[in-house]
Amino acid sequence: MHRTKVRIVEDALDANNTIAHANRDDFDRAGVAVVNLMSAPGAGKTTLLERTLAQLQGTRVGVLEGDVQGSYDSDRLAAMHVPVTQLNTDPGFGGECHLDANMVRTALPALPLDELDLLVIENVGNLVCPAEFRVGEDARAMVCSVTEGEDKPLKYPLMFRTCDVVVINKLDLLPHIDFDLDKLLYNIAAVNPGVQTMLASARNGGGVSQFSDWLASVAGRVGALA
Ligand SMILES: Nc1nc2c(ncn2[C@@H]2O[C@H](COP(=O)(O)OP(=O)(O)O)[C@@H](O)[C@H]2O)c(=O)[nH]1
Ligand SMILES: [Mg+2]
Repeated sequence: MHRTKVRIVEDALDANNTIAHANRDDFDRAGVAVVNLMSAPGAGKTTLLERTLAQLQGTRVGVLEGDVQGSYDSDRLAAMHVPVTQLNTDPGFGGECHLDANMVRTALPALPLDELDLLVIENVGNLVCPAEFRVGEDARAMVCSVTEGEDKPLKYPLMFRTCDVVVINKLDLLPHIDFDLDKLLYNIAAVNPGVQTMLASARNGGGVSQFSDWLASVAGRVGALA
């Protein structure tokens, strides 16, 4: 039988990486650090950002808000008086479940990059595709909430493996659910040994300052190189 190997996925990712580098160059020129924030839908990205933005004094932050539809999250974050740009993946991009480098590139003209130290990109809620597409970020963070189960690092290893920090959120719910935090930490370490983990409750503010400090440190690191 004649077999032909089709490399569509690899080629698509190569093309994505080329555009991600172009984004990276633009971010570098503006001296802005970029964090790609990812999670399953509802893990608490926007709530964590609301809390964090209130604490990030001295760092000029902007948000690029990725959603399939609507501006629910960007409306919430605009109330924090930071520049927020909405990027919808439907219908123009066919309702994609992630942001890719080209989508981010289309949003760049709408972002006041020269006025920012840090751009946080809230990706579309999904534990698979967002991890596959670099968008030109300096660092990746993910939120994993305790209601998702301890097995998620084992089922979605790429997401956990490619992140620099994992924020374990909704700690306030621990007394009410059957969840083994040590098991989750063990599973995270199994797929990404040594990755930084943070325990938080975006609802009551616990542990949020650790994430704010991490964001400020990413901004400081990149700012020092600019
Ligand atoms: N109990 C609890 N609920 C939370 C926490 N963080 C977020 N939520 C709730 O979880 C839901 C989804 O949060 P959201 O920030 O929109 O998640 P996103 O889809 O990742 O941006 C909302 O109802 C939030 O109020 C938390 O730390 N504890
Ligand atoms: Mg959100």
